[in-house]
This record gives sequence, structure tokens and C-alpha cells, in this order.
Amino acid sequence: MTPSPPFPPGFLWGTATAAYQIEGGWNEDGKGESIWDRFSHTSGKIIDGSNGNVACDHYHRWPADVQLMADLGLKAYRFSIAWTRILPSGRGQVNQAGLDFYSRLVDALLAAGITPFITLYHWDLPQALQDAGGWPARATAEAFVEYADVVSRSLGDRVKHWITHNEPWCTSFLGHQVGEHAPGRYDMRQALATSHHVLLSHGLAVPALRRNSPGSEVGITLNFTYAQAASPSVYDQTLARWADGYFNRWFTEPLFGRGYPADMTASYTQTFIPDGLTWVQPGDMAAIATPLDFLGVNYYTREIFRDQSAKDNLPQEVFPAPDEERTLMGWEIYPEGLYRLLNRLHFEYQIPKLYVTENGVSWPDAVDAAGQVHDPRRIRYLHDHFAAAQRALAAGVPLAGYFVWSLMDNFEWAKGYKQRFGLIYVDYETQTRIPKHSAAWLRRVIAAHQLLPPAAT
Ligand code: IFM
Repeated sequence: MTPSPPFPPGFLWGTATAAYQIEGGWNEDGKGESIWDRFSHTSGKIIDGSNGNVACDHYHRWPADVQLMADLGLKAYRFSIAWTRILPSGRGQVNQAGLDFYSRLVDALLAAGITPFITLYHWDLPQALQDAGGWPARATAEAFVEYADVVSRSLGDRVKHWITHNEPWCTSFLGHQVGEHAPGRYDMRQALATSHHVLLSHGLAVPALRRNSPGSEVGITLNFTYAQAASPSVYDQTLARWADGYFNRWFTEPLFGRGYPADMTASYTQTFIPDGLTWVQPGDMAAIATPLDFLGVNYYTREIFRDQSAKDNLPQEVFPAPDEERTLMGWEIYPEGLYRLLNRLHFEYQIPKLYVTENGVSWPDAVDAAGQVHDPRRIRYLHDHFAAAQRALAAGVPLAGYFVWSLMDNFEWAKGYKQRFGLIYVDYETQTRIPKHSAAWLRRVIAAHQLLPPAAT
């Protein structure tokens, strides 16, 4: 078998986490309440009735967790800052203990040779800002800039990779239209206003980050749903195009200077907002389109769109995988989607640099009698997606790194603790960490800087 080509020099292998999913310490050392504290403490919102009060207790165990990352040979680590540790009420009074926590973490990572990538917003808005209107209110965008300024003034000498937001689609639509995420709203108008204020806050924060962290790379992370039509019929194509607009283009087009997509604006105006995007003010679109150093790409799955209402549709040609071949989240495994997505993003928008900032899979992993966690399906999943990334590189996509979701099992939002995405198994009773077999495989891939067969553990 021909060995696979090496990944490019300097290619960054990493893992990713988010504050609310791993830290715990939800009310310690001056931290304020976030919307996820409030949401998870509300009965019926989380499938297993759990919350992030303790999670992986990373707030106390971070030195050992950094050691685990070093053992994996990680070159980079993407984590988020809990806004409420820094500004407990969202604005104003700074909590030095919160800054110190992240400062120590950054120093430990750097000492271990691991490059920190900071996500400023991974969904845990201060409850005080929610009470004042939340993301549907423009003032929240201004508060975010204040927060970004405080954090980057403190850490910007050492942190050189900044991600303003994680997955604005989730903040906007899962949080405000679908109601599955905090703050649990069911209002399309609020969702659309949120999307604008999140993007605006991103654009307004970029100059502050560049000012406070000279020489840094600044970007944003989007989640992509690879939307495919079930047949070449105009019905299925139209539906898939709409879905692509809803999930993907609504964010990429304004970020890369093309404004909100006209087809989507027309569709939303017709159905939900007869008076249009009233919250957009002069200058906003230019701010949102501030040039980026990179785009972070979160990719997990594809969705196939079939227009069931079309009576004279063509026969379906593209079928999703059956349920038994899906992940525990119910997501289809489709590595080809990553290849196509990376190509599309680079060649359509001429993006200077891309990172896969999340990709991974949840299975109901368990510890065997020998104390080991065998997860061959995760190794296969990662192998096939790394291979797709490698093909994208060969096609000319400037992919600079790859972050596996996630470093360790953690709180999967409204789905609680049953979904285990980690390379490291977490026993939540004892907080014992057990690197899974996939962690051993990834360690070898990183050391070889080359894609190894799934059997190489
Ligand atoms: O756990 C989440 C993460 O917080 C954001 N991206 C998707 C992951 C898996 O659902």
C-alpha cells in the first residue's frame, strides 16, 4: 500500500472544547450566571435533566488535562472563554480571577508547546445581558466588543489565534427559532435579528482583537450543513438551495462582502418579517465584511432534501444512510461532504486560510473489563474525514489545521451526557479520564504527520 503523503509542514493538529461543556465551577470565584446556567437549571430543557455545574470539572483539573493534551502530542488546543467569568454582569466590572484562570491555562499550554486558539463566544451569554434583551438587541453586540477588548488586552500578548464566535447559526436559530438551546425562544424574527447582531459583534470586535494582539490571526467559526438535493428535479434543487441559504449562505455571504443573500431575504420577508431586516443600519454590512485571516469550519454531516409536497417529482436518486449507520446523534457519516465543502469555501470566496475547527463523532463508548475504551468506529470516522481533508489540500485548499471534537467527553448541551464525543473517556462519577483507542491512533498520526490506516493503534 502506498503511504499517504505527509500533511504540510506546520499543519496544526488540535482538539476543541467549550467552556460550558467542560469547566464546571459554574458559580465559583466571582463567575456570573450565563444563559446556559439558567437554561440547564430549568426543568425539561435538558434530555437527562443534567447541567454543566460540574461537567468535566476542568476548572479544577486543567493542569492534568493539559498534561493529557501533551501526551497526545497536540500542537494546538481550541477552547472558549466563559464571558461570565470575565464580566459577571456582561459589561462593566471585570473579574480578575476569571482572567487569571485563563491566563494560567494559556501559560501552561504554551509551556507544553501547544498553541492556544481562543473562541470568545461559545453560547454562554451572561444572563444579565439576556435580561436586557439578549442577542436580538443591538446593545449585546456592543457588549461583546467590550468583552473581546478586555480578554484580548489581558491575553493578546500570548494568544495569537482568535475566533470571535462559534456557530452563529446555533446561537441564532437553535437558540431563538427552534428553542432547543438557550435562551429557548421560538421566534424567527428574534432569530434573524440575533444572526445580524452576532455577525455585527464579530465585525466590530475584529479591529479590537488586532489592536490588542499584534500579529495575531482573527477568524470566525461557522457550522456547515452540507445540503444535497435528493434528485435533479427543480423541486428538490430549490429546497436544497433554500436549506443551503438557511444554514450556510446566510452567514458566509455577508462575511465575505456579498451582503445577505437576496433569495433568503425575500423568503424571510414573505413569511416572517414583512417589514424586512429593519435592524440593519448603515455601515453594518461593511463592518461584518471586515477581512478575516481565516475561516473556521465545523463539519459533521450532510442532509438530503426531498420536496415531499411535489406531486410530479422525479424519482429520488440520493439516499441518506440508514439509521443503523448513523452516529448516536443520528447524523449521517459523509466524509465526501467535507471535501466538497472545503473546496467550495475556498474557491467560491477565495478565503486565505481555513481550519477545520471541529469534526468528530459520538458513540455510546464504554470501559471494558481491562479498563480500556475501544472505539474503532471513531477511528474509522476520523480516518475517512482526514483523508477527505488531505484530498482538499491536494486540490489546493489552504487548510492549515484540524481540530477534533472533542478532547474529552462532555456536556452535549440539550442532549446531556449520553453523547460521548471525546478522544478521552470521562467517568463523571469519579472524574477519571481514560484515553480511548482513538486517542492512541491520533497520537500516532500526529507523530507521523501523515494519515495512518485505522488499524494502526
Ligand atoms: O458539542 C457541539 C459543540 O459545542 C459545537 N459544535 C457541535 C458539537 C457537537 O454537537
